[in-house]
Amino acid sequence: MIGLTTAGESHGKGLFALLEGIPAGLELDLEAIDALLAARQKGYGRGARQNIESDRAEILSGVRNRVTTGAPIAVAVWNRDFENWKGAMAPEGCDPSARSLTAVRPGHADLAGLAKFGGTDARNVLERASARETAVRVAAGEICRQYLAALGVFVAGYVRGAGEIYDAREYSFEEIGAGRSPVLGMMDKALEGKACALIDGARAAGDTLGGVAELRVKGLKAGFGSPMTYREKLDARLAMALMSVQSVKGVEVGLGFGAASRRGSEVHDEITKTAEGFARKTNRAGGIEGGMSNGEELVLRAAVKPIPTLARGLGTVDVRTGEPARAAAERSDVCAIAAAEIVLEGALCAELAAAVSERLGGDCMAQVRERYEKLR
Ligand code: EPS
Repeated sequence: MIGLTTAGESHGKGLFALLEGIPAGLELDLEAIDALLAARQKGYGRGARQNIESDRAEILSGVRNRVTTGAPIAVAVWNRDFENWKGAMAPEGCDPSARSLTAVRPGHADLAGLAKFGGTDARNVLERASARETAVRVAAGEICRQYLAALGVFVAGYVRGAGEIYDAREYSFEEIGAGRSPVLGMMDKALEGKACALIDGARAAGDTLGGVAELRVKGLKAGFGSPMTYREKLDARLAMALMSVQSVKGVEVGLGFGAASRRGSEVHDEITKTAEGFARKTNRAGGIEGGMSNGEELVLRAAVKPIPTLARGLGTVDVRTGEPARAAAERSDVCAIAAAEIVLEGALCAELAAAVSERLGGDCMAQVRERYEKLR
């Protein structure tokens, strides 16, 4: 069964993923992993840290000559910035007080983390809570995407908007694959221009912006996930995966919150008989009914809050002195929605691959493919 764990700190030596359960015989496109890592670093609204890093995935185990062996796959993404931080971060010995953070940032993990782990320096918890961790999730998620693609299951996504700019148009899976802009990940160039102008304004004001990403899955057959136990429900699992991405505050499947204010006749997808089997006239359910895939495209959206590190610093308290303070303003992105969308795809791929592997099992890809093809 496929399962993913990550480790690593934002300014530590690097980020690490342990990906278990990928069957033997999956030929990996390693260049695609690095291309995605590069794409995650770009996107309008990113901060100065991205000028330091140049992320690449180093596969340490589980792959020989670009083909998976069935063994656990270990992936490393090294932090270049560690050179500048080793005096405060080195596991072998350092001065932790050199980079303490006590003016805790509203919206970040700082204060809740101190309540949980103790002390007055939020450095340890923020280093792990940081969205830097997402680099290695993108790398491992891309391996999972390649596992899914080998079965004919494809994942795509785009940015619906940033701040109050929102693209309400619906796009087909094929349009998304071809039309996602590298600037902010949006589909509509005019709206993207407006969103970028909004980001410029937020930067000038020392403020930050969030956004909405939409994710789609095409080619997934019916019956993945299960209503038999609540933990197995596919929508519940995918929502957990998306909510686990830093700064995500809301997830929708299909109509999502929009379903609550409509009548049943405007929400449920009527069923028809076709030569191949059954079809639905619409896909308001977002491809999941009863916690199972129903054979339609999966449609999910995630709402990403504005980054909690503001250049102008929100009002807070210095936990060491107890005095009012301006929140610490480490270097920060102004808007990371373009990166978040890529990360969300990776998180989705990892969880979906896990759900698929739990149903199909299989030691080698030939066996997994055969089992998938046999499904209705
Ligand atoms: C982050 C703070 C910033 C971001 C970081 C996430 O890091 P730094 O303090 O080093 O400038 O750049 O994101 C990344 C490094 C990344 O690669 O996405 C945070 O506190 O969450």
